[in-house]
Amino acid sequence: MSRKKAVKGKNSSPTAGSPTGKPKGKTGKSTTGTGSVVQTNGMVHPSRPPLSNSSEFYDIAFKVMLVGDSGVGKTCLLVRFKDGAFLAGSFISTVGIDFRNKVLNFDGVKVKLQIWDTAGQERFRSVTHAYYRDAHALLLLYDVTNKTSFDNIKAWLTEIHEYAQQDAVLMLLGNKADATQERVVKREDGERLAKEFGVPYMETSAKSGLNVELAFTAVAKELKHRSMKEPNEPKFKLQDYVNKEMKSAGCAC
Ligand SMILES: Nc1nc2c(ncn2[C@@H]2O[C@H](COP(=O)(O)OP(=O)(O)OP(=O)(O)O)[C@@H](O)[C@H]2O)c(=O)[nH]1
Ligand SMILES: [Mg+2]
Repeated sequence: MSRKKAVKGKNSSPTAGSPTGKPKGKTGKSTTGTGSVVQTNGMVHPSRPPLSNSSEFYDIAFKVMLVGDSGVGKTCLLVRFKDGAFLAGSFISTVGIDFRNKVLNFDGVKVKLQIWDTAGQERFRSVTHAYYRDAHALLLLYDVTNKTSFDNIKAWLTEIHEYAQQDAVLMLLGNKADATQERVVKREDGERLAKEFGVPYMETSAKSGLNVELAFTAVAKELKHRSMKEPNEPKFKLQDYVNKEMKSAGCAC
């Protein structure tokens, strides 16, 4: 299935957001792969780079958004995925919104993910709302050591349903699974909530790296499948894929 979306904003290119509208092997001139926010008069105005704005070769491109309460580990999850490192030490809360690019290769098809790391703090909510419509996928995080972040998931889902595209891929992640001593949200509770809302789910750890690659890979595969699927090809089942991959990795999580 081809997903065509108009990406709004003055920096958008005509092909941005349209995976199939992108010439194969195109390479752009600009960015380092790290986005930034511009602050004027105390207001945060994030730059909105087009999907095609990249120095890397790719075939199709998608926007993925990380959302969830402040402190759940969105930035750490992205840094772990992009750089394979964990941001230990003092917690630096994201201001406004930021992005990083990563290109994955599935059977010779280069899939570029432009991953938007949003600020979980309430005061930036109106800024992040503007980005939901462009997102092809959303990773919604809570922190297994923070009950409030789990309780807020329903409110986040309401927000997603209000602002995001109806067919956007959505996955719920219970992060900080490494913190066994501090855990207050059981895995079964996460599973139950995900089931209630019909959303794929798994636990992750930006610290240990548990399932981080898998979370992004699963979403990228789903998006690629939708965009390149042959008419008779069966649907990609994200939760089944994730379960299978976790099983084959011998994951007891
Ligand atoms: N134990 C553990 N700590 C983590 C993990 N992920 C993040 N943290 C810690 O949690 C704190 C918050 O992480 P961030 O990634 O900055 O949180 P965030 O969701 O981006 O927060 P905002 O930018 O305010 O929305 C930091 O002190 C991290 O070191 C994890 O998987 N395990
Ligand atoms: Mg952050």
